[in-house]
Amino acid sequence: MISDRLIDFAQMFPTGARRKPPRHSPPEPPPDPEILGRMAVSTAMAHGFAAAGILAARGPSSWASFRSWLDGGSHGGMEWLERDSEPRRGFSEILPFCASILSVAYAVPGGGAGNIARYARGDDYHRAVRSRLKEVVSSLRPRFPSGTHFRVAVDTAPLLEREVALRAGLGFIGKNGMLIVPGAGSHVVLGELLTDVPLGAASAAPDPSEVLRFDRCGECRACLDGCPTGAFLAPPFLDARKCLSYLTIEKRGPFEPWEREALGGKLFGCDVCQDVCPWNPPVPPSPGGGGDRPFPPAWLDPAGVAELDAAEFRRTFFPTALWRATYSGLVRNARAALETSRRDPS
Ligand code: B12
Ligand code: SF4
Ligand code: SF4
Repeated sequence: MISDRLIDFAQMFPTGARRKPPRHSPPEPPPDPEILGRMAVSTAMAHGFAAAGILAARGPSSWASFRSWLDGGSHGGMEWLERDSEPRRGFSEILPFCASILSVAYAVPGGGAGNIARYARGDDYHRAVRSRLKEVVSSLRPRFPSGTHFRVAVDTAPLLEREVALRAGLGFIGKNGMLIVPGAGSHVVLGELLTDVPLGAASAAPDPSEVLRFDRCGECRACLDGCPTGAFLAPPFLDARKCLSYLTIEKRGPFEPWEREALGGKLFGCDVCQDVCPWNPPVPPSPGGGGDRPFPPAWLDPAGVAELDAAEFRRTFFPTALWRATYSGLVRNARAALETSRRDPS
């Protein structure tokens, strides 16, 4: 049994890439995978997640569409996506013998207009989700077979996280590409707990034609029409090079003139294609993650940001989600916001 699985692992890398074989064997399969699966989901919900579900770690189903998105160059300067493209084909590179994934959605706190995207306000979401998932592991471990391995991921492993959430039954993918949780909306971030124990999961891979029919969107196209730069290709895919989220967070180096004009004063990220979506509740849920006065707040004064030096940037923004933009990136964004507001004070 074990040797079969080792052969499978080797076949995952037909290009001859030399990967180290796993240092451990999987645990004995549990007699009660359904019960363990239900326990994992209810434990996650008790730790404050807006939605949780299990999928059997087969797939993913949308790697080919991910690959053609890369081939079309839509990832712009995010070379790390290209680098990690092959590992996204499966799950065993993240956790050897991965058998199941608990997928979770966490409703980000805070709402209202600002120049900082909602997911970046308050505590860094990677930390908020990771610490909750670690608590979930501590609760589950005594109830799981001995020798079970777990691995937590929050945008920190080569995973197609939206597909994982979709197949785990957390919600649906809208035309804006967001995983939307009915009741909580799209202002949720995703995390995963991978395990080598098979858990009860009713996750047949969705039919691609169903995913892309957007039944739950119907005739609505508010996100597509509302995007300030027309960044959407065939929904749910977008050209990141035109997306203000990419430009303010991931792009390195100076802006092209059209990019600077397009920013509309944003300093970090963009929520337009979510804010117009009728699936988002008008009064957003705000479970913890920064208390009454979260930092970073919804709005930062661009003049103050533009004058920061590198040491102040570190002191102020490490470790928050804004750290990702880098010092020169955030200052560049603030200067662009100042320039356009001086010229067009409305
Ligand atoms: C690269 C990236 C970006 C890029 C590119 C975004 C994009 N839409 O491709 C940029 C920098 C622009 C970006 C922006 C944002 N991002 Co981002 N980003 C990612 C990251 C790291 C990879 C996404 C990726 O692979 N894109 C390539 C496209 C092709 O893949 P995809 O978006 O996952 O689309 C999938 C579905 O469409 C699905 N699909 C399509 N057809 C079919 C068919 C079948 C059968 C199935 C099953 C699935 C399926 O498959 C695609 C590939 O899996 C993920 C984390 C992760 N590891 O997944 C976060 C992630 C997608 N981002 C997230 C967030 C919060 C954002 C922003 C809202 C931040 C902001 N406010 O500024 C915006 C939203 C913009 C938007 N409308 O998508 C969240 C989304 C949560 C959610 N509810 O969906 C994620 C999941 C991070 C997280 N852990 O929470 N992001
Ligand atoms: S995040 Fe903003 S720029 Fe990017 S696709 Fe959505 S609306 Fe367009
Ligand atoms: S704005 Fe409309 S089309 Fe876009 S995701 Fe929401 S419901 Fe779907």
